[in-house]
Amino acid sequence: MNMGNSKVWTLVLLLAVLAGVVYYYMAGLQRRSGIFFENEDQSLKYKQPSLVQGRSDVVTVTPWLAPVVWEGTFDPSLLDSVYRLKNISVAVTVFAVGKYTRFLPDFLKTAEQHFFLGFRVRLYVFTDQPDKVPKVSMAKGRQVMVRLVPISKRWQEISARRMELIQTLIEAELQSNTDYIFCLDVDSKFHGRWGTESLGSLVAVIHPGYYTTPRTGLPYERRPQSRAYVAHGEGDFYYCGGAFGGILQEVYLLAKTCRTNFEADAKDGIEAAWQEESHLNRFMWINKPSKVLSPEYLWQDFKAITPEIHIIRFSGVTKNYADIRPN
Ligand code: UD2
Repeated sequence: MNMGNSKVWTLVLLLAVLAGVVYYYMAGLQRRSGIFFENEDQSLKYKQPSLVQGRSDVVTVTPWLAPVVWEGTFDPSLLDSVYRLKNISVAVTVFAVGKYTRFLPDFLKTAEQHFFLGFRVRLYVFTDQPDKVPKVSMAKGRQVMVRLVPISKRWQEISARRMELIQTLIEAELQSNTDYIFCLDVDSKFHGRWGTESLGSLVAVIHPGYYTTPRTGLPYERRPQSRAYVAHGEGDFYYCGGAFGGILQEVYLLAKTCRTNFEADAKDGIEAAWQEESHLNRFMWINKPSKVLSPEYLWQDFKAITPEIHIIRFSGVTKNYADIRPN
């Protein structure tokens, strides 16, 4: 080999090393920015979407074009891969005051089995008895946070005061570390997946007891003196007080509005038929939810399953009100 040839080979070698360094640097940049030029993520391999096949036994979009989420209308792995890139963080509020602490073990244990698996989750437990919050083993990135609240003599107040405490929690603690929040009843258990398909700006759950009831039969607050008033001939669906959520900004507005209206009603000596649930229904009628969750997302254990329910994801346990409420 003469000197001329060895210079050429050295140059080729250097260029090859340089090309390798540039390739790895670019690949790292793509990964960090979340931009993928190739389908490196195998979870993006999913069934082809169809425009002519799908659930036809239920309505899957509202008249204001919000999706209604039912089993069979979404691809969980596709949705998870979209939100995994965003590294989202979800907060949950749950209240266990007085005898309702007895529901915490099952609620927390089943949340860890079914709620946003693989995502960052903080469960805020509001209670008057922090020592009754069970220690539940949680996966990495998931934790239980306990907040002390006073007990009240009336269950109606405990239930309704949740709006004030959700408002304060968002103001004081969540703004810098949370993307989405869900507010749930504690006397419930998860039985199936509740995940990224439920995310939206403002999310409401249709009450399992009233999803086939004509408007006139929906238990809205019907007295015009109340700020929760919904007139006959008005309203969309009847939504649960036991599960709602969305982005912080929207849930903040919901909680603040319901709290303010509930307190103004109280000054006028009126309490809406179903406390904060009535105010929530009024709010959702005026500020339409951007995503609606079917009754799969809050069933009731005592209810017989109907043909359109293919899975129960979250369900209220059957309880003896006289035994557990303070009044
Ligand atoms: C419905 C709603 C509930 C609320 C209530 C208003 C559903 C499934 N439930 O349920 O969200 O709107 O009507 O009347 O939509 N709590 C305590 N300690 C108490 C009483 C209540 O911690 O002594 C908390 C607890 O988190 C409970 C929640 O308040 O899950 C709602 O109270 P409830 O379950 O007794 O209300 P209920 O069954 O009438």
